[in-house]
Amino acid sequence: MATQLKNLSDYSQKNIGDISGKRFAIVVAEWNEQVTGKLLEGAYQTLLKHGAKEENIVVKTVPGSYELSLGAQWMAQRPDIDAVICLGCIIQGETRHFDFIAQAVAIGLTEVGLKWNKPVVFGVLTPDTLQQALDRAGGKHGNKGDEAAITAIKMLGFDAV
Ligand code: DLZ
Repeated sequence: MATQLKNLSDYSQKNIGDISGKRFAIVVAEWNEQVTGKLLEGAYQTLLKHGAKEENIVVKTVPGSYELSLGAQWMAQRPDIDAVICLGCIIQGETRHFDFIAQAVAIGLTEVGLKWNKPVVFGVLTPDTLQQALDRAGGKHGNKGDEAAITAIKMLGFDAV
């Protein structure tokens, strides 16, 4: 679904449970920091709003989105971390770099989540322009960071029984 039809900060209450005892890692890419800083702010505040404790949220940075997979793995392997939220912004450029990075991080994060059997969230924007990114980082389409945090909370509330 195109983001134009959905505000990234809107969500249903389904599977939102008590996260007061849950521990989160947020791994955020430094590339396009003016965007990823806003994603981080959105994710962090959303966790707090739903009852997470500040001391239970660890924030780590990696140089670019390509490094999110390894950063996620280092956090996911920690037994004290319940969910990993990965934030990045890959903006389409003149070369094919965009495609390689976007595909690598999407596959990498999926593999980390499946390997460590815990939520690893793909909070990565892949816009054509900086303005499209800003629109989704606290702008007119909401905040992808909010959505990523809500996704982690909902996956922790998933009842597999
Ligand atoms: C090299 C690069 C480029 C061109 N663009 C982005 C981008 O838009 N967003 C992003 O998060 N990272 C970018 N990078 C950096 C790569 O993710 C990675 O850090 C480097 O290729 C080093 O492995």
